Amino acid sequence: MAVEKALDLIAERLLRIREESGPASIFHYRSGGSLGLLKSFPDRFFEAFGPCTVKSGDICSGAGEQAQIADFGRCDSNDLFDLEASRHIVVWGKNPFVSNLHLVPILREARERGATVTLIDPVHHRGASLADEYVQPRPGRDTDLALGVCRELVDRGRASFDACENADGFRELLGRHTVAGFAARAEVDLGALRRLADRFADGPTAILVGWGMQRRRNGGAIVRTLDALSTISGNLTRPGGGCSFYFRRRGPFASLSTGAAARYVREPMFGQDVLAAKDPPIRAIWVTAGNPVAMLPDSAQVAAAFEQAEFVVVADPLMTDTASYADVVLPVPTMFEDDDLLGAFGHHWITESRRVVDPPPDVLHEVEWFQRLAERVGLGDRFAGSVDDWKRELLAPLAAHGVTLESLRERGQVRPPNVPLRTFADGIPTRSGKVELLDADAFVEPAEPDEGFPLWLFSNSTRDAQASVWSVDPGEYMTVTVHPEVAAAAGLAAGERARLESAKGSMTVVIALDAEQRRDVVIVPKGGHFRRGQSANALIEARPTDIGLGAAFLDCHVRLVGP
Ligand SMILES: Nc1nc2c(c(=O)[nH]1)N[C@H]1C(S)=C(S)[C@@H](COP(=O)(O)OP(=O)(O)OC[C@H]3O[C@@H](n4cnc5c(=O)[nH]c(N)nc54)[C@H](O)[C@@H]3O)O[C@H]1N2
Ligand SMILES: Nc1nc2c(c(=O)[nH]1)N[C@H]1C(S)=C(S)[C@@H](COP(=O)(O)OP(=O)(O)OC[C@H]3O[C@@H](n4cnc5c(=O)[nH]c(N)nc54)[C@H](O)[C@@H]3O)O[C@H]1N2
Ligand SMILES: [Mo]
Repeated sequence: MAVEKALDLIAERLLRIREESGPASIFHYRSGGSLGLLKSFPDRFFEAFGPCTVKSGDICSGAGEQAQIADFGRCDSNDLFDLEASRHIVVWGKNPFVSNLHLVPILREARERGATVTLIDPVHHRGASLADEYVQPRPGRDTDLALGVCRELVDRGRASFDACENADGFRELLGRHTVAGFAARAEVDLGALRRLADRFADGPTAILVGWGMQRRRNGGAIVRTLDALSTISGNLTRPGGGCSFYFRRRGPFASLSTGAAARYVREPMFGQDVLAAKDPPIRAIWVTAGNPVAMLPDSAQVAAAFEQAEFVVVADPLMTDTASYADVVLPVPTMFEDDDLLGAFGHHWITESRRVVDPPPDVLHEVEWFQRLAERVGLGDRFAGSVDDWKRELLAPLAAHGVTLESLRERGQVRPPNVPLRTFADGIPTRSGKVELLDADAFVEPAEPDEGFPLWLFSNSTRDAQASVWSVDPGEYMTVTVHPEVAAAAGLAAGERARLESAKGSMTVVIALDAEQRRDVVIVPKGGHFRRGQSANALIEARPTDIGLGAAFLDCHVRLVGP
């Protein structure tokens, strides 16, 4: 009954808004959720119903992907097992125990057979225990570290520009500082920089590129300097080398939509763009598999965008910050109740997710919600079919390689046979067939702290949550971790309350101490709850990355003061 009523109301409102203001006045915002492929079923609906307004850019991996597409023509990763051939593995800005668990056994095995592991991260975490050497640079200064290593290799005569375009533009960047100058800018010992150069010269050396550092204003430039280091040191295409950032998890599947849109809202500028939209304004917002109020920068402005919309639908298994702004919340299955296909975040295998428990009554699969809605708005026949039928449609490109729904189900997981072990085994897919090195003109300098806000705010993944999902209630206030000297300078001790302030806002927090951290960082959990005053994004300004329309979440500067 509730289901029918909700769908009648939604159909009536969407039809009316489309009739009065056109489909561009309806904004469908979809994020990842469980990353199931059928989460894109709603895209197909809003394309057929409109096309409506959708997001552009990608606050998760946009800058890094665009960087590698610019350099290599494609963004994908070498197979994890290619690391068995590595002499050195550089884990550049990743937290294996929290967000890259699949790497832990691989890094351990690598060290057992004598390969070295280096971790480069301004934040000290348990990943350092997996590494032979831990380097703790100034935030966002990986460009200087990478350029310093490149220059050291050039000075030693151990670099080659044969496989590159734009060698001159890149050499101009290398000429801006001496090796010692680059090390000083990165706040890394010259000795540590040279040892890194030794490893790149001694390869095969693989770079595993983390995602945190590309969520900066110079995020694209950072990844491009790493790409250049891998390339000119001769490691990019050799077995055991590579510069791996993203696994094309949707790559093997068919797409359920063409990507047609009436217009775009830039994801990192969600609040601003929705509020500014005119001719027509955004009148309705539909959210699928995301919690933008908690997870996008400048949460207050995102919340204001929802407040001004006259009709909001949120499809989510949980009553999130965003769902609290909805006129209608459509309950969908949790991961344990879901039925879908999955690509992976950190390797090339694909799998099927099957329900382990049935969802409660009135909790409908996304496919079913949209089929019933489609019937009500005159699109029924284009969305008919069982969940398995739609899975078959998604798997169609793999049929030629012998992968069917039945074989996937039987085997549990499959590595699509058309994905190579090494991404560039068949050459570099740029127009020139060479790597396009970063040009001095496209280089973006790292951000500097704002006047009066000397500390970098890191909002990193934690073991307790997937973004805002399963956030364990951290108590009344969010905990911030700082070096003891940072707390002492503000007259604060462990367990005490303090104010965490940025140019954007402030919140009450509780102090935790960690003497392994730099003296210019504050670490808080990624995710959390905006309405409870526990979301980093309340403090973070909405600013795009240099390329790829990512969000510069981590170029947020703060100060800590007494309560
Ligand atoms: N448990 C858990 N797992 C997750 C997630 C989660 O929220 N919780 N999120 C999932 C999602 S959506 C994604 S996209 C991935 C994210 O994957 P990652 O972004 O790789 O995840 P993080 O653990 O946040 O690790 C980022 C690391 O980058 C470091 N870093 C930040 N700035 C810099 C810098 O300037 N230089 C260098 N060298 N390092 C820097 C941070 O200190 C941190 O240790 O993880 C996924 N897995
Ligand atoms: N400060 C700061 N902010 C960040 C980041 C950071 O590092 N720091 N990281 C950014 C990154 S990498 C990402 S990817 C984003 C993540 O941003 P979001 O994707 O918005 O974050 P989640 O909290 O994972 O929200 C996903 C929602 O989808 C719901 N969901 C799960 N399964 C399904 C389903 O089958 N169907 C539907 N309809 N809903 C479902 C979940 O209950 C949850 O509410 O956050 C970004 N925000
Ligand atoms: Mo993400």
